[in-house]
Amino acid sequence: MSDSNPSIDHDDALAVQEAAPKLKRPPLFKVILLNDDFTPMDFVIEVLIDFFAMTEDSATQVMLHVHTKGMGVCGVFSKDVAETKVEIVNDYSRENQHPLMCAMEEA
Ligand code: TYC
Repeated sequence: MSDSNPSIDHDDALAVQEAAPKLKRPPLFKVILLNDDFTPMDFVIEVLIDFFAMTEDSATQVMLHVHTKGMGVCGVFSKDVAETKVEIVNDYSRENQHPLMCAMEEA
């Protein structure tokens, strides 16, 4: 008799345990905004609205959190997306001569 399941061998009665697939979810990364003494609050709010799709209210809350606590999370993303967000925020800040800095860390 032929058998389509290769893990069961009727001929020599040997059962072979197949290895469970080693699947892991890809890591996520927090994008973090850092406080400084010079970037205008309105500029930070604009960045949070334009690059993190926040409403004006949530952007204001996040900006005030960063302003008072020193840093805050703008969002959690895949590695590629987090890297791109950090780059566009830091480039945009530099282009506008503001010291605003964004960074990322594994969530
Ligand atoms: N501390 C800045 C000020 O007083 C405002 C600010 C908020 C700057 C958040 C950066 O990520 C920041 N103008």
